[in-house]
Amino acid sequence: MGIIKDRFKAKADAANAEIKDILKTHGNKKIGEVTLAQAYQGMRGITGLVTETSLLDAQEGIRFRGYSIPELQEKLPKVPGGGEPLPEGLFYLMLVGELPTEEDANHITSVWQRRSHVPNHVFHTIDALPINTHPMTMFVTGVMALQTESNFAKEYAKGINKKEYWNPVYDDAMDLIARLPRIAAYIYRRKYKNNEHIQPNGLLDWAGNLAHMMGYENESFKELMRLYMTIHADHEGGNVSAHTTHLVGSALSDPYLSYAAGMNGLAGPLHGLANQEVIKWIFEMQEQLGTDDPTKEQIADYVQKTLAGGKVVPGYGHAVLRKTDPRFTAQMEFGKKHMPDDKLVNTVWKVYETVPPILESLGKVKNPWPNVDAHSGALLVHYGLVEYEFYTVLFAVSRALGVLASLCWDRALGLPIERPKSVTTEAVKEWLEGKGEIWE
Ligand code: HAX
Repeated sequence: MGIIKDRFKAKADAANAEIKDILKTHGNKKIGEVTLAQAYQGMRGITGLVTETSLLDAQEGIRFRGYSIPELQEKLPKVPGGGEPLPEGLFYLMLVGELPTEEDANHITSVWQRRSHVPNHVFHTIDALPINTHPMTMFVTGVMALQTESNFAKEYAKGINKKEYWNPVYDDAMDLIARLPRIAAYIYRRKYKNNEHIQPNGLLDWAGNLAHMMGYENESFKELMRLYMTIHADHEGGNVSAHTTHLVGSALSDPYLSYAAGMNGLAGPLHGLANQEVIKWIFEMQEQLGTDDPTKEQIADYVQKTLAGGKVVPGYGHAVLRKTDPRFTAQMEFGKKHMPDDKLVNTVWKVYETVPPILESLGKVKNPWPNVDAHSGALLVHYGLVEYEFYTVLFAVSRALGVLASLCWDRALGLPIERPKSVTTEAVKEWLEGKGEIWE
C-alpha cells in the first residue's frame, strides 16, 4: 500500500475503535431535538451527520481539522517561492487529520500526476454535447463517463468483503481528483478557446497544472488557483454538495457516481452556481448604469431593484454563517495584494459596503454578510477568465477534495445507508390532534 493510504488506514482504525467506545457508552445521548419548523424549512440547525474533514462555526467560519484559513495559509506547504497553500496539503490534512510535511504534499502531487490519465471516451462523451451546453453539465457528464474506471464498482461486482470497501474507494478518490483538472480544462478549451487543447505539464502541482491546461501561465493566477482550490474544498457535511455526495455514497454508489450527484447540487444557483450569478449580476448592473465604476448610491439602487424583482442578491447570505465568510476575506486579501486598483474588484468591495445594511433592513435575512461566491469571479476576471458560466466548474474541482476525503472516511468507518424518517402533513395534523405518533 502507498504510505498515505497506510497512514489513513491506521487513523481510520483508531477512530473506529474510539467511535465504537463512544457509542457503547453514550450512544443514547441526545444531541438535539427537531421542531416541526425545521422539518418543513430545510432542516436548518438539525445536528444529524458526522463529517470528519471540517467544522463550520456560525461566527468564525470554517476550520479544516481545527485549522482556520489564515492558519492554513501559514502552515500548509507551498510551491518554492509561493505564498498560497498547496491544495495537496489540505487534502492530506482532511484525509489523515494531521498537517502534512512538504514531502507529504509533494508526494500527493506526484501521485496525482501519475494517476491523471483520462481515457479518450470521456472526451468523446463531452464532445457529443452541443457547444452551448452549460459547462457544469459537460463536467458532470464527463465524470459520469469516467465511471467506467471505478475500482470500487469492479471490486463490488466481484464480491468484495465489506471491511475492504474503503480500499477501492480510496483509490477511486485519488484517481478521480487526479483526473478532474484535465476534464475541467478540456471543457474550458473546447467551449471558449476554439477546441485548442493544452497538454498537462508533468512538473507542475495540481492547481498549477489546471491553470496551465486552461491556458493561464501567469504565476499569480497559479497562486490564485492554489488559494481557490484550498478555500472551496470543504464546508462541513450539511451543505448540498457534501451532503449529496455522502448520501449517494451511503447506497454504495461508487465515488464517481456519488461525486457527480453532489456536483449536480453544486450547480444550483443558491449553492455553487452563485459564483457565476454574482459576476453576471455585476456585469448587468454595469450595463444598466452605463459605468464600470458605479457609486455606492447607484449600487444601492440596483440592489433595491433586484429585491423588488423578487430575486436574491447573489453572494450574500448563508444557511449557517452569521458573519463575513473568511473565504471572502481571504480573497479580499489576495485582491489587495495582487490587484488593489482593479475596478471590478473595487466594485465588489463597494458592494460589500452597500449590501449588508440593505439586507438587514428587510428584517428576515438571517445573514446579510457576503459568502465565498461574492468575491471569486472578480479575481478571475482580472486575469482574463471572463467566461463566468465556467466558474462553478472550478468550484467543483476544488470541492472534490473535501467530499472525496469524506467518502473515504465514510467507508472506512463503515457508515450505513442513510435513511432519515419523513412524514406527511396529514400525519402531522393527526399528531397535532393527539391521534398517534408520527415518528414510528
Ligand atoms: N438576497 C435576498 N434575500 C435573501 C438573501 C439574499 N442574498 N439571503 C436570504 N434571503 C431571504 C431568503 O430568500 C428568505 O426569504 P423568504 O422568507 O421570502 O423565502 C429569507 O431571506 C430568510 O432566508 P435565510 O434563512 O436568511 O437564508 P436561507 O438559509 O434560507 O438561505 C441562502 C441561505 C444562501 C440560500 C440565501 O442566503 C441566498 O439565497 N443567498 C443568495 C445566493 C447565494 O449567494 N448562495 C451561495 C451560498 C453559499 C454557498 O453555498 N456557496 O456555494
